[in-house]
Amino acid sequence: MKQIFCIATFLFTLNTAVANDVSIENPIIRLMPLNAKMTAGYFELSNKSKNEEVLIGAKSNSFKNIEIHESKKDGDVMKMLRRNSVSIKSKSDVKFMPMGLHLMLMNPVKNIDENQEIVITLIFESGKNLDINFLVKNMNEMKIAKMDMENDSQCSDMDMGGMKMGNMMKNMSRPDYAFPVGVKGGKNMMPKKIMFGYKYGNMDMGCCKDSTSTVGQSFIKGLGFTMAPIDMEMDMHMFSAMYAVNNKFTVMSMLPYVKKEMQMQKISGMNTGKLHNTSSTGIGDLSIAGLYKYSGKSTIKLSLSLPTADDDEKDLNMMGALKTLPYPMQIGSGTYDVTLGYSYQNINQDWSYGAQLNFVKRFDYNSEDWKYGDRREASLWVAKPISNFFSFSLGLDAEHQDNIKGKSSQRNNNTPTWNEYYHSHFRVSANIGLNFRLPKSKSRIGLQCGKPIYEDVDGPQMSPDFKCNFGVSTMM
Ligand SMILES: [Cu+2]
Repeated sequence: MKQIFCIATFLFTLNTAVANDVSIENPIIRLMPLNAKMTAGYFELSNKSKNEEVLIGAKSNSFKNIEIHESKKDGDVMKMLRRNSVSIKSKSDVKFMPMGLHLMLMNPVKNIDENQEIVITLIFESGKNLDINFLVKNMNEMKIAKMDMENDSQCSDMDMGGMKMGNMMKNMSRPDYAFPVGVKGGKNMMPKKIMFGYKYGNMDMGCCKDSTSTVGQSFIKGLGFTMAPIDMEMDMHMFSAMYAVNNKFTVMSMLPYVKKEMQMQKISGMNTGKLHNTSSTGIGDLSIAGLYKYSGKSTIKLSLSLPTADDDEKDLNMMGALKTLPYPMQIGSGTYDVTLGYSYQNINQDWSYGAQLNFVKRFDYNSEDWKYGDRREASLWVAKPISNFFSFSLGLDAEHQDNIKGKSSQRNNNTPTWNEYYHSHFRVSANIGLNFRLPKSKSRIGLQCGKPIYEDVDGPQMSPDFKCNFGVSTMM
């Protein structure tokens, strides 16, 4: 009997600390995503004594810094104010809870796991120090006092620019927080974070389209060409690095490695029917970009593409002579190109949607006296998490590309790919994608594939059969 009593007492003291006249109940720490720099501690404090008690601070070996905060509503925005002390009148209780008083636990010494116990010492003006065992809880799963995460706003200001951090942290751990991998945007990150990414893109194109219809070799021959493209495949390996300078501004750089292969066929004259393959490979144009967080949901991007790649790729022609390859086979634009981008994402409780716009403007002409046309792109998507780690997306892309401006001195009239007026197109593609967030890490994997569903082109020009993107990224 005595033993049972002892166990009962022991269990009781796990959640309740009684020190003379002050008792603490339900001490919990909110579980935060891995590597989060802040979290909050909650408890109920009762002062049973005849004197007022004043809490003046807290300390712990597990956090570099602890402050007493109070969240207050200022209009529509929740603000956190630092409190130097909290007084608890005689025979009264004070609750430290979400959207109210809390211990702001900053810079954890190491990662915190669910159900871990962490000792925090509460310091009182009277000289009393209470060592309290706090339990780390995933508060999303707790239904106490209707702690609605949607409205919760622990840490709403500080360096977060008015963002609802509790909510944001939850969103950041969602698999659909990352854009579908084929979307070219990019978003701001937590300050001082670095992200490395690798993306592989593959596009397979067939021949050919004109206006909204498919055209064959007889059409191309009828225009006087002697060669027709049959198939083109593009592989792109894109390496990227991002660094968040502060909570508003992120810098980014991207360098692609590109491989293009084209199969052509002789369609008239000597050697009719003969196939010929050409290819070009190399480091593409380096781009550097700045991302500016316009609001919690939208980002503006300005990027500059530098002509680091070769714009005069050559390969052997059918006669065995080394010749400059047509426009679509070049690796770089040879021009300084500026892209203005805008992205928007809204994350709801169990789904999300987003949009991304890009305007590509090309300045000047390259050393070969031509430039690719300007380009406008739009992407729309909806995404739904199917677990904590996987999300599924459906999207539409639209691209509007202008014709080539200027003329290469190396051009010929044998093939439509060398004709400057057969490059403009408007194309809408449908995409399907999967995002995966690796458990217990800051890494993500994405896969997205798409296919054109509407095309209106100045042709004959090649058109994609499908395109796929695969990407991995990791944050540190
Ligand atoms: Cu706080």
